[in-house]
Amino acid sequence: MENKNIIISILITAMLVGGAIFFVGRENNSDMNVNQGVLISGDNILIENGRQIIDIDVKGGYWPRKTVAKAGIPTIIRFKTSSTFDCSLSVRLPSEGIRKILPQTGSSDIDIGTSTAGQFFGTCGMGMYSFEIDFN
Ligand SMILES: [Cu+2]
Repeated sequence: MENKNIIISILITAMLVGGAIFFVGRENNSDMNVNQGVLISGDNILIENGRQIIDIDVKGGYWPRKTVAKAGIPTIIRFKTSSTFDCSLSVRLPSEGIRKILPQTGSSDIDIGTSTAGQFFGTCGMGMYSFEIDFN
């Protein structure tokens, strides 16, 4: 009985530490990109047949959280999920009046038309996770 309790508390501790490392790792990644002044411009952007495709990874939020993109060209935001089970699956683009439930694994395109200069925001359905695209 005593041993069983010890094993259970070790397992719970391992899960908590693992979860913390997962989240801290993600935080550091996005901070690093911002600190380097790169703002990830282009890393997640593909220009294809005159269209700008912006990749956003969806899992426990939206990554990268900030993208610098080009204004004035037809733009598609491509959301990529991979065993995503959190509320970031419910994505909202308030300025477009778009709300979409993404598949748990897959790729979903949302056409936002020709981008205009300025900041563009997206959030999860509850407004708890967000991302930003700066078009200029
Ligand atoms: Cu949420």
